[in-house]
Amino acid sequence: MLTDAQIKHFQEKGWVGPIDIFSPGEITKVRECLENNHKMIVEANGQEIMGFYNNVLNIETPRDHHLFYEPLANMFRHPDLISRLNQIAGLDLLLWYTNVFCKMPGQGEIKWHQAIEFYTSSDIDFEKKTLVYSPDDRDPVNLTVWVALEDSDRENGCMRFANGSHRKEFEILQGSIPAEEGVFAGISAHKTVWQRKQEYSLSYDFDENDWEIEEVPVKAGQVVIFTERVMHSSLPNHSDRRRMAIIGRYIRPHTKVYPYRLKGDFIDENGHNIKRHFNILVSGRDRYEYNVVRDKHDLDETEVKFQVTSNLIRFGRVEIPEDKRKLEIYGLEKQAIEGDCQEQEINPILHPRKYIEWQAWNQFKGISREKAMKMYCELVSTLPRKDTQVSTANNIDVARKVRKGQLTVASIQNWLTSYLAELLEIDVDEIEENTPFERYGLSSSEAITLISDLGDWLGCELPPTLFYSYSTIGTVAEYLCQASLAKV
Ligand SMILES: O=C(O)CCC(=O)C(=O)O
Repeated sequence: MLTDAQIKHFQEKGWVGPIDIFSPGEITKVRECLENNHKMIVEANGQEIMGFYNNVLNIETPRDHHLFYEPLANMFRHPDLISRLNQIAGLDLLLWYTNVFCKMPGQGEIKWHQAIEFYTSSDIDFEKKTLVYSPDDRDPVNLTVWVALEDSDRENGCMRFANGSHRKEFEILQGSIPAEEGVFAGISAHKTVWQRKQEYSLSYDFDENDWEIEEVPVKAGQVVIFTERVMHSSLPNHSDRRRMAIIGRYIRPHTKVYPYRLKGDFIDENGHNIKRHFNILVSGRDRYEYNVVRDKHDLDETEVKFQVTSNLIRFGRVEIPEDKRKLEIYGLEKQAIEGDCQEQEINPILHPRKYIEWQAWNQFKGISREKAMKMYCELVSTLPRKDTQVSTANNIDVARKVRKGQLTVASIQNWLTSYLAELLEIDVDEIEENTPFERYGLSSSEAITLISDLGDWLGCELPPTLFYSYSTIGTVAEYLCQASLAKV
């Protein structure tokens, strides 16, 4: 339980911690879960991030992995944690949100912000709020629990709080700073839709010099609890150590979560289609029934197995053979996710590659999604597993070509641009060097074919996981030139 001194600290400063909650074993379970289900990605801005695929929301995101992974849900339902939250926010509590904040060495600060504003007004637009607090609630709650999965200190980017700032209202200065300098620019995994489109950023009428600022080093297993109104930020990671944390957010059941889902708008500020999002009642009762409340996701056993198997392909953990099985994997994945192919037969002379893919999908027409999932899992289970390390482009000829200027970043970019334009049947002007490949809607097998064709063109073997590590045309081209030169 929280002591009187801790409660007073929370009331006066807007946060309390570090508090010992999780044992080393509990922390290891969560960390291993995240480590086993990620891929390293180099973003267009050069930041290397841990990328996670959310198998319930069906999108790559650091958000809400507790919806799929039990160890994470258990962490945020832990009785020793919930009993403390009850002391602060009452008995009836819903967990509505979690987020992995993994700060890799070299990543930047997270700027000053409050949790309340991100969910009441900085949503996809100011009319569609993520959280709508009850009008009768004079003290709305969106309580954050920040859990250290690794030791966090001033060198690797610990949290900072402006003591007492929860008592003041801060004006939001919309668009007053460039999007690339936004609150979360320091950890690029956390961009919102607006930030990704470079359209929008927000800052606050807040000056840290006016406040008593407290840095809060935290050991793995300890937590910090803070209010939705306290101004907080985190320092850059200047160390060579990763700083992984995960947060959970809790509301009272009379707060509406994503109320606009009822009107058919399902995309939140992080770009998630939240039609499968749900809240977990961690204590007390929900007398209001405004929200979708469940203990567990609604995916059945077959779909869970399909998702777990798809992750093996996504994270590059299986060897995909260069034979008809590769097309079968493609076709079954399409059938499992989208059902029967509704596309007109493609002209094989004009678009041979598209025709092959069309055929690969169309051959499964009439097979139920469930059966396609089972066939997909069966097929993938016969493939050998492989080392996930990204190997470098190792053909010495490539390095020679780079040295001689026959192969440049620009020529690799041009090749990739033309290839993608042809594959997607769009104009080359529509392909952008900084847009992640997945945004073009490439399936995993299209990506793998692209990588092997690129390898053929370069004259070297490339890892099928290349795009998981380097996610845009620009970063792939840079990497290939640098990696091949580094080899000679
Ligand atoms: O973990 C961090 O570095 C920042 C966390 C944060 O800003 C938040 O929980 O709102």
